[in-house]
Amino acid sequence: MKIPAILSMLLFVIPMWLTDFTKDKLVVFASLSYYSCDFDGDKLTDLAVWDSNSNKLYFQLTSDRKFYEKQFFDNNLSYQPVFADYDGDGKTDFTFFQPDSGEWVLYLTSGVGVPKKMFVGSIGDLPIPSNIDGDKSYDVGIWRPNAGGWYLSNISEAGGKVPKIIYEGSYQDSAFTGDYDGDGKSDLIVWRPDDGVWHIVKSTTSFNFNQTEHIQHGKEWDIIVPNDYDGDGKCDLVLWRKSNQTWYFKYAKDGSQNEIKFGGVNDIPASGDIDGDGIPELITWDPGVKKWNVLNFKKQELFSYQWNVPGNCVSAISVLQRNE
Ligand SMILES: [Ca+2]
Ligand SMILES: [Ca+2]
Ligand SMILES: [Ca+2]
Ligand SMILES: [Ca+2]
Repeated sequence: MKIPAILSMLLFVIPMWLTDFTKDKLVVFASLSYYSCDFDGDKLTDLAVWDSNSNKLYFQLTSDRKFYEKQFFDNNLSYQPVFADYDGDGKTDFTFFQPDSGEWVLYLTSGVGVPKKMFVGSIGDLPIPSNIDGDKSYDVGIWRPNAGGWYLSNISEAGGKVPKIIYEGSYQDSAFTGDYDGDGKSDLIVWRPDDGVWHIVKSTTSFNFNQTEHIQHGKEWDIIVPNDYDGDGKCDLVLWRKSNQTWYFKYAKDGSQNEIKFGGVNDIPASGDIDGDGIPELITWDPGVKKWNVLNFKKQELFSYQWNVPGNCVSAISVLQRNE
């Protein structure tokens, strides 16, 4: 009899689906540290964690080695960090997205302390910095999962910024922008967990969907951690697999691959240049024991830093796409 076997399989499968849909625990699926986190502009990554319960940022600057604690919002709404350099002065701007209203709040380092506010996106949208025109600064933008659409900003012929809509991706994808072809302009990239395929709509094809590049790399439940890990100006396709704590690299320059085992099973992966040689280090944050782990894989050096912060803090890298 085959039926009991099928029934037991169903019983086994159903609870997994339920955990997936209840979204009652933190599931990170995209850790976008590619846009860098350098508040003081010395080209060294400043580590930071965000407490979404209190809307507080805890960070350490590399220029003075001091720790800072900064309260951003007094209301009970929850905000997500979308850190990048939006005014082009080389310093990362404290920027936040309110997911229920689509409000962006930008504390530009070139500004006078008064935040710039705007509404781009609405409920269900994912905030993603992009630079599709290749100037010095990132622009605010969103990816709308249920429409598979990007709502971006571009330079018009007159020189001003104009909205641009490009369709790419489907509902379950992890989406981000990164310069994969190395022309200085963001390419639009989605990674599909079902089959592990990255779909890349490139700036060098004028975002022509018919010339999308498709690359299989990774499998379901991996977390994407894209960055330029060899310093050639091209964003490499990289994933971290929680089950074996292994980083899987696929380099943009020639498609070659590499693997590095690093991090703990409860960690959240990230990347950032800690020593200033232009190559990002592998970084993980353990929210349970509140500890950073850093691997400089070029120098084969390992560091860890314990922080005295509230227990529910998560790494405040540019964008952490997640379900809770
Ligand atoms: Ca810094
Ligand atoms: Ca800035
Ligand atoms: Ca590009
Ligand atoms: Ca480095």
